[in-house]
Order: sequence, then structure tokens, then C-alpha cells
Amino acid sequence: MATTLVTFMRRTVAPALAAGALAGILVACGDGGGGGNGGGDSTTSATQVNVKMTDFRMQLPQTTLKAGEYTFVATNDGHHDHAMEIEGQGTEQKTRTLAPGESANLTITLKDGMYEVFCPVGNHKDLGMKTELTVGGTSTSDGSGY
Ligand SMILES: [Cu+2]
Repeated sequence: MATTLVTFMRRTVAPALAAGALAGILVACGDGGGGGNGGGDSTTSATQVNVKMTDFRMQLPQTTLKAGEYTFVATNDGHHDHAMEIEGQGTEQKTRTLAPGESANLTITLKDGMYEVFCPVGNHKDLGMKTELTVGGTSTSDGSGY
């Protein structure tokens, strides 16, 4: 049906806008130096993680990841506005607030340790929109160059 197509198109456009905004934030922050962020091509190094937000759940495909660069694709499948925030290891980043059906990208470099992924809108976090993310596996400490 027609609305499905519209939703799909919005999902396709929105992440690009969000990624642009995020790049600006990273530059302004000034600590995003070491990432080797060579060009505009975001499909090469970052691993995509699809995050589904509903009323009021934050669903990750997995809650354990290896350290590295990830692009979280947060999709609001609920009926309320939601956003995704990742906090931990001295980092705090979030997407813009998404209306139902919208999605946004958040690219972040994760280090070993615990992170919390939650919705910063209203009291959604208290309503259950939070999950813990464990980044671990000391596999990259030497050898790989990353
Ligand atoms: Cu929410």
C-alpha cells in the first residue's frame, strides 16, 4: 500500500540527514580524531546494528558487541516519539527525536565496557526503554591495526 512506500522513502532519506548532522557534532566535539574516517563512504568500516524502538521497548539484535565502529540504525516502530541514546565509557550520543515510522543513523566507536542504550524522551527510560550493551573481547589489542 501507498503508505508503506512513503515510509520506506522517509527511512531512506532520514539516515543520510542524520549522518550529516552527526558528523558536524563529532567535529565540534573535537575528540573524534583517531577513527580513520577517511572519506564519505560510511559503508566500509562501520558495522550496522538495527535497533527497533516500540512503546516502550528498546530492542537490539544482540547485546554483546566487539569493540569497533558501529552504525546504529534506530527505527521507531511505536506510536509515540522516540529517540535512541547510547551512553557509556565517557561517550554520550543520541539521535534526534523520531516520529513513528522514522529512523535515524548513529555512528559511534565502541570501546570495551558497558554501555546503556535508552530512549531519552520523557520518562520512556523508566517505562522500560533501556537495555545494556556489553562491548568486550580483547581481541583487537594487537595485531589487527584497528
Ligand atoms: Cu521513547
